[in-house]
Amino acid sequence: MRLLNPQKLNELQRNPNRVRNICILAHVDHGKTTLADSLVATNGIISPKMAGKLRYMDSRKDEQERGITMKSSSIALLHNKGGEEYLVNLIDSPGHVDFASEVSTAVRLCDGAVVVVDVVEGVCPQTQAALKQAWLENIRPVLVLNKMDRLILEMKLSPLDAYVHLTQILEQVNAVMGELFTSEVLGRTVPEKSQSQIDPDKASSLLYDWSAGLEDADDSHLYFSPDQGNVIFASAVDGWGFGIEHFAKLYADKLGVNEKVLQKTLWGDFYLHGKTKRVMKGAQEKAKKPLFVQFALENLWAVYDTVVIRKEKDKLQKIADSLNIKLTVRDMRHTDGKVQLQALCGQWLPLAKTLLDMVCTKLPAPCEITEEKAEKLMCSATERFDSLPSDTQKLKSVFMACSSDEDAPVIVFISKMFPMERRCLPQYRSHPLTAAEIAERREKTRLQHAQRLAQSETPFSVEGTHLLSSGDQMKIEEQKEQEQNDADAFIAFARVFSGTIKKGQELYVLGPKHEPQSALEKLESGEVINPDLTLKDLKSGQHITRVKIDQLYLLMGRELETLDSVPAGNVFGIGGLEEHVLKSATLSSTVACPAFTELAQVVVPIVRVAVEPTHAQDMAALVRGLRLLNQADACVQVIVQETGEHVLVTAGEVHLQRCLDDLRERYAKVAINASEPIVPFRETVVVPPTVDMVNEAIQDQNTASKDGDKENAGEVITLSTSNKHSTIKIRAAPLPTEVTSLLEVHADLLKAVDKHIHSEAGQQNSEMFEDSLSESQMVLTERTLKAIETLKEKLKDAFSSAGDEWKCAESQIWSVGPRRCGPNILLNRIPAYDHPSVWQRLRGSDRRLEYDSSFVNGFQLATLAGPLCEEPMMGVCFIVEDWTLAEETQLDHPSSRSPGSEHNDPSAAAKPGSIPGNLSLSACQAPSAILPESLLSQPYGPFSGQIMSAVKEGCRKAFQARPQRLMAAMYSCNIQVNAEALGKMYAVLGRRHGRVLHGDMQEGSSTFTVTAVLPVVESFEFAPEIRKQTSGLASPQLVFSHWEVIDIDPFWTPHTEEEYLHYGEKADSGNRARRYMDAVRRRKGLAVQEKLVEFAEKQRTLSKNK
Ligand SMILES: Nc1nc2c(ncn2[C@@H]2O[C@H](COP(=O)(O)OP(=O)(O)OP(=O)(O)O)[C@@H](O)[C@H]2O)c(=O)[nH]1
Ligand SMILES: [Mg+2]
Repeated sequence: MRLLNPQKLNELQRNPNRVRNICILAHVDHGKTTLADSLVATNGIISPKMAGKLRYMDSRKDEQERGITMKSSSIALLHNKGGEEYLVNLIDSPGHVDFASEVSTAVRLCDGAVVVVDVVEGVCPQTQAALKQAWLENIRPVLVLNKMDRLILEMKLSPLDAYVHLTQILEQVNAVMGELFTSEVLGRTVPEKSQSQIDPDKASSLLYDWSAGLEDADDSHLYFSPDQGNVIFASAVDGWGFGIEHFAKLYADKLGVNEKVLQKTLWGDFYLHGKTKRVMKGAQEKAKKPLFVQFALENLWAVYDTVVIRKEKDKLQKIADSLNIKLTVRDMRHTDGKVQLQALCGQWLPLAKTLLDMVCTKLPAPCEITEEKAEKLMCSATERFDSLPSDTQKLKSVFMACSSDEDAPVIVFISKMFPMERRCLPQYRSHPLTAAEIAERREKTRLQHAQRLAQSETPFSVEGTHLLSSGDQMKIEEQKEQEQNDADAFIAFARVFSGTIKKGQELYVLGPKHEPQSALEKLESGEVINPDLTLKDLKSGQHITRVKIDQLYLLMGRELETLDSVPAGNVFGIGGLEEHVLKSATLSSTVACPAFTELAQVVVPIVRVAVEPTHAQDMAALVRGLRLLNQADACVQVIVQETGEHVLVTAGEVHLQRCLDDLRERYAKVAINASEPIVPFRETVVVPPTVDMVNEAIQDQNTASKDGDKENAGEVITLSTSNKHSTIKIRAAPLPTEVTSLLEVHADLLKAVDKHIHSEAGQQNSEMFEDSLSESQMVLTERTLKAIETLKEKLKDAFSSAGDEWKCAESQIWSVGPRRCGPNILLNRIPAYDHPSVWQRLRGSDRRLEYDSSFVNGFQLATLAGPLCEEPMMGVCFIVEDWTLAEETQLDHPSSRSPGSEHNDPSAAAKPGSIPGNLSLSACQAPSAILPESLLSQPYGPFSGQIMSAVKEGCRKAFQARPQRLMAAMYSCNIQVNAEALGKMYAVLGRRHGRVLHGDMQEGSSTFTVTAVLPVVESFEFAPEIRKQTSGLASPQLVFSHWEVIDIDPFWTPHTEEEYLHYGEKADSGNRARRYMDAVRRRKGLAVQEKLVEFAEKQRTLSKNK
């Protein structure tokens, strides 16, 4: 029977001290869902016998089939801890890296996390990621060391070896926690709050905590240790689990030792002195059994040995009696030892009770939200909390109060929208009809019947059409209703942080980009938010709609229950927000409430496919389906390209498969063709290689030209604008790798710099610069400003260590691109052009400054699509050697141009396709104050546009003048593989151009953990192939890691004799880079140099000879 009834629920929800919002986090397959089963079984939702087999939280069909969780879902559970009742909102999350964004959505709504670690596999990449996410969101974790049974049955360790193994695993987990803590402490060299809230004494005590280290009592929340009561040893599949307090309690009486002493010594290097019966230190040194081995593990091993391995039934009864456990006759008779074991251990060491007790004591209640967390939720890390409007700052206390009073402002965060079949919603579920409903139905049927009769009497009408009787109409209506019931409803996955949300209440829906400052100003100026507006009516700059709350739900795993109101501190669902929320949003009764900070995105969506309906008439359904999919999945991106192609961007292969299945079966319900996965590349230039493809040193003409070109700097390209008024000299060079990676890592910072320093307002009006600079310093946190300084320092170091050529380069950075935050640099080496670097604002009276933004835009366009295959550039530096403007530029003098010049102008002819686009772009950006009207009507278009296309063309040519290379996205891949399968795994990796970085043997087992890198483009079907090759012994996890240069010239043809010998005349076998490049070009409809028919005569001769 279900324990949770509406009345009790209501009572518990109102008392935030008795609520716990927790999620289960772990690496894939470490047993989260199995563990959740045990907890769900305690509430009578599933039978305890089925716990661990059912995987109740995996409600999707494909989740059950593939055995992995793909979404996070919540269930409300009741727990009675020593007479006190608690409401536990438990969220099960996926462990597969492709669904990492689902973990972010879960973690945001929780106060605590249960981190599960498989004791055989140990800490895996996703365990680290989970711990990091918990850390970043300031939620407290507890640890479950799961799959203990594998130590006994699979690895066949002795209790002592198992103990040593467990200590190592625990050390691994604590090492991750320590690392997180250190990086945080180091990152906080200037404690942010020290200026505003915390006095210096307190700040130093923060650091003191750290130096105090492990022994300090305050660190208890940081490290996991069984004696602190935050670690449980468990086997989720067998349904048992214990913390050391269980055995401490048990043996305190038996041994006559104080329970508290036992609690402290049961884990660690302590043993029991045989004669004195006293607990002593130094078990290892004296070769004694640690207490944990003697009292906990040996007992457990004995039970497994008797029940599962030797199957001694008579002894089973004895054990049960000694433990005071009653086994049913059915269990006793069962032939499967595992069933008996589960029955026995389930009562002896009940997993769910132990875990929920720990959750209720060790994890914080919603009302214990810390000041730090509240600030983090309200304000992004790069901005200062005190830069928020004062009304908004006041809300911090509201967060911390977690009050559900009538007058408390309502603040609700929606972390995702998830689909639910409409007919599964409680309001559509069948329920016993009331008398009134029965009467109504009877009346309806009677009417229908009467109409049908009347119809059959009317003579046949020629028109026929108006004969569509009301009976038919009813049928149509019914059909419509049916269709609607089949369609999915979207439920918002939400948590109330303050106030009480009620049915019928009107609230503001604040989009993720909402800013309280501007919204408050708008409201003050008398603007009202039209309650009829929905998401699609919003114009740019508008982020607020209003909604009347219609449906509130209690989330119960696969089911929902309706609620009338939800008080602060609870996780719940909201229906009917499809039109108002895309993926996440904040609901509030006041617009002063800021949009919650963005969820941390841990995976980079990298795999894209183009989709189209199999039958063209289904296009509308596909578009609708894509919209729904986009709403339902936090990680997926749907892009409509200029070509009209619909592109899906997903995190990985498994995620892609799920998205396509969903689209076909759920959202679009039409047949779809998906293209081959599209993998992005980057384009770059390199220093001229010194060896050729067969590793012979390159001599002759190359080296000669290198000597001539003294800096080895690539050709300087000189280009003029179409009207010859401006000339640009530019060359390309590969950036030092360190600089590229600095730019890549700090993309967010560069974006912030761009946003606040080069804001559009600033560019339009040079007088405003000074003011807004100080303003931006107000907005950016100390920490961000400091980070900018550090980045500058680091860039300086990186440049200076890269050689004389890069001297002072950091102060010459004109712009970074593409999108003003990318890994390419535009360097200003123009003599006497005093342009401040990217870190400062434009200032000065140089005429060229007026066209500065066009110049930069040209560079942005060039870096966005390189000449190899129109993919973005990476690690390229464009050095502008000179830029001149002719005097007459400002004169409105069309006659000063020679009429025929367009024909012999190289830049106008070079890329005709791209110019119109540029012009339209520049037309809106051109500083119209400087450009006389008539210039716009000149044959070459606005001057700023000409500069832009000249720069773009110049960059492309300079790029082409260097040795060009493609860069491939690389996955880092972590494979756990058995020793026997190691060779086969290497073969698979080798075939796919992967590289093994290192392989470690796991202690005490024959499993290797191999870390390798693998090009994303070669990764498709990798997981299934490796599983097949190694008979399922290896299971890889692929995560995007970095970009790597493919060291083959895509345009390479054999030159030397050795090369001919090695690669043949055509050399079409070896050139991987060319293959990739041509594939991309073909996909994009660009020209591909390829001969389809070679030696046609020969073919003819062949056939003649036959
Ligand atoms: N031997 C053993 N197997 C277990 C235990 N717990 C779970 N398993 C098995 O491990 C496999 C994965 O379990 P799940 O609960 O689906 O793992 P999960 O962590 O939810 O996986 P994802 O949700 O896909 O990340 C299943 O086959 C379980 O039967 C355990 O304590 N002992
Ligand atoms: Mg799972």
